[in-house]
Amino acid sequence: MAHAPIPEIIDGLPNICGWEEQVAEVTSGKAPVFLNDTNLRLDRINSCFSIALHMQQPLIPVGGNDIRTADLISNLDHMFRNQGTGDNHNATLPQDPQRLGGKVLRIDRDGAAAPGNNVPAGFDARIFTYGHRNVQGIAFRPGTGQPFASEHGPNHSDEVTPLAAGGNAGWDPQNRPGLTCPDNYCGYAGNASTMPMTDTVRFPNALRPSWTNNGVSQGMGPCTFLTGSQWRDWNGRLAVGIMGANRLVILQLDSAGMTTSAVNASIAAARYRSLVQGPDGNLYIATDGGEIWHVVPN
Ligand SMILES: [Ca+2]
Repeated sequence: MAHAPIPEIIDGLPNICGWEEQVAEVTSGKAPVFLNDTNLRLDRINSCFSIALHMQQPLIPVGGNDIRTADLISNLDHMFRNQGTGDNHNATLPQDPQRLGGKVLRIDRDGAAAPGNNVPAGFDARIFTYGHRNVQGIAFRPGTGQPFASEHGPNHSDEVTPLAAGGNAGWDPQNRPGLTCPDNYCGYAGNASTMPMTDTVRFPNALRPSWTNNGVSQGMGPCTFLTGSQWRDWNGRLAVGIMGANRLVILQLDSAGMTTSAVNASIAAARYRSLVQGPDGNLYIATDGGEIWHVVPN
């Protein structure tokens, strides 16, 4: 299959869009596609930088003198070798006292630690809570100001969790006996008992979840509290978007923040990506479909 080269520069500007039909033609074909031979002297290049897809990835040739055949060190290289994995498998991160992955941070406008984060000695002072897996939303409860986090479970147990300064949310996917853990990452190797989202055996004082999506993982997304008398019974309840299940769940909480009831809102199905109550008291929803919905209670 022959394809005409696409110009690199048009009107003095890089040609970075507007060739969707040609791209679709190439990517829909089954035949291999080869670039033209380069006029660069590859045998004289010792190192190079390549821009692949839309992410900048340095490619460092190793293990050979010919750049065309040398092994490469790069994030893309790792991706190529580990296709099908959607997780970074960094098992030590959530409980690491210094690195910021798997944490909720609380900082001031200069990026410094806000006072009162109350983490244990040896922790980065910017950390507010740690031991998270994948927080997608944070909302503050009206009246108390307590933050609530919503996060993805692995193969089970999405979680909504009331947060407290210095708290451990209890996720620790490090290697453990009884599980077969590829890359020493146990995050997907067990179940709610053997690889819990909140490990109260390892961490007896872990922050307890308010709700676990009935023990299933469906891509829990954003959350926000509904406030105002226009919401009637739902005034003060927490709305949570469940992306994989295309539903919006309304949680009723007790004074400790534990869920006492969960109902699905009567609303069109979508992947709810962001939930914000506007100054008009109504709910604004951004969907993965590229729409903003203005939801008025009735
Ligand atoms: Ca947890």
